[in-house]
Amino acid sequence: MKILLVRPHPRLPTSQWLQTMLLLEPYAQELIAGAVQPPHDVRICDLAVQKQPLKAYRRMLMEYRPDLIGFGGFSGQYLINRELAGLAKEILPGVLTCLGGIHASSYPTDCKAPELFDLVVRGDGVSAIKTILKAIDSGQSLPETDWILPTSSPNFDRLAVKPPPPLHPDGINTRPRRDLVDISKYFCICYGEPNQKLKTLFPRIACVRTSVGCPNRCSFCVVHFLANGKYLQRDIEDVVDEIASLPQEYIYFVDDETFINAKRMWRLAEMLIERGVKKKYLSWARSDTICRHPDLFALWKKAGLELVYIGFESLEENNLTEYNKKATPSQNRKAREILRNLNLNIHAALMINPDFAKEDFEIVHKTIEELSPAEFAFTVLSPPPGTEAFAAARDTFICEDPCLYYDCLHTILPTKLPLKTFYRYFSILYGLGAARIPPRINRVRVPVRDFIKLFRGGIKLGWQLHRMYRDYDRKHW
Ligand code: B12
Ligand code: SF4
Repeated sequence: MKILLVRPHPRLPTSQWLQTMLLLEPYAQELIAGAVQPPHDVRICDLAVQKQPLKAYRRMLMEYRPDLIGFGGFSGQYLINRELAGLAKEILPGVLTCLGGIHASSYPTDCKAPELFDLVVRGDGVSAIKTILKAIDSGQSLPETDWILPTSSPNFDRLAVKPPPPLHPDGINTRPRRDLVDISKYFCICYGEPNQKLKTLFPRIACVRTSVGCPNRCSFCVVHFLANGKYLQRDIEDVVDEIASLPQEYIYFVDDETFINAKRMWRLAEMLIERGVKKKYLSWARSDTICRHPDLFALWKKAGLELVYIGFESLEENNLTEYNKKATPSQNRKAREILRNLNLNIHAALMINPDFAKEDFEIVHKTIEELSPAEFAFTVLSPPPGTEAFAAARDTFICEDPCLYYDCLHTILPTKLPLKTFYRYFSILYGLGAARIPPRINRVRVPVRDFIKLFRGGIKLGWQLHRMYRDYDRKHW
């Protein structure tokens, strides 16, 4: 059987922009491909790297003529996945199509489209592909469980509303098939250390997953809904072997939350140092974890940690309580100080509530001052598709299909300020943040072409955000 795994291109201009600054490998597709054994054949079609994605996709369909196509992606990409599946059914009428990934996992009822997708998969695609191929190989009908849902089944609606299935350990113990993609296409943005001269701001990068899930329950996040508070951890010997085998210098940990188990992360850093693995790492970490284990981050600095993504969300107690962040403003401040003292760069994620008035935006201006230098990202509080919070907010959504706008930059809830004003203030935040990124403050020297790319990218994003209100019906402006 010939299997094609498709990563769709981004649909929303904001996600297209993000991709010019940071583009990671199609790790989910590589992992799923890692589970496909001969005589089956597998290929990956990464449309995110294509200048003309639809043309490239058509050509792939005509030349490879797959028997099974797997689509995956974010909620904001669901519409594109529908288009791609429609094209596949038109060109290859007998093809079996399967939709997985974050949107299918969290909101399967939204994905019931039997004319486009034969199967909807919730959760780990590695276990799913193994189960599907086993059924096909033994001549059985397609599996039907609470995580592999045939869309034509009369049981679909009943199974799709069940709570998400438990995490499957297969996905975490599989090695990705990086040989199926052109690894030279994937890069991140990294800022170096004070006074350093960088060869590039956009080095090549690989993804590595060391865990899945998260025991925390932040109100805006879908992870605890999907993982039900569970945290699966991969054998660290295997993580070290994988990292040591990679040609890329930079590694992005695509865990939901990497530093939950401090003892394990301590051992992982020690093992990387003992083995002489010289890489640079980017990872998410919570501020309370950093405050509890400053020595762990000092050790990771030695192991090569370079950029830490922190969901600070806010420096205001009331906001952190509302988001159920379980971290305090003083922990946020302390975590920033610990990382700065270690010369670690910070990506500061701050949450903007649609309820914000002008004064709240002004408070965020002060927060930017306090947390700088950092790479700042501001997201608009939006209930994740498929969750109870999303269902509860249904009557208030200001866009017809909120999932299509789910990039955490488009609000899906009504704003207190008129939309036009809200986005004017929102785009100002990005402008203020851009003036406080680490290379400027740290006096890092970067190649002129990279600086121009960054500068032009910043102007483009600012303009997109400023005009974002136009994506909504005029009555909301
Ligand atoms: C790393 C990461 C990124 C990376 C990209 C990762 C990548 N490889 O391309 C970057 C930083 C670029 C990114 C960007 C964004 N992200 Co992000 N990201 C994450 C994070 C931290 C980990 C995701 C990951 O790679 N996991 C590892 C892979 C292997 O897991 P996976 O993709 O889920 O795949 C497994 C299953 O889903 C399934 N599967 C996947 N595909 C398929 C296909 C088939 C056929 C099958 C059967 C199964 C299957 O099997 C896989 C293996 O087990 C998560 C979670 C978190 N804690 O925040 C958020 C998360 C996925 N991101 C999110 C969002 C909102 C975004 C942005 C929109 C944010 C923004 N404001 O710009 C953008 C969108 C970019 C785009 N292209 O459209 C949301 C998605 C919510 C949603 N419903 O869509 C999450 C869940 C964050 C959250 N807490 O809400 N992100
Ligand atoms: S700590 Fe991160 S992954 Fe865990 S629930 Fe909160 S936002 Fe989600």
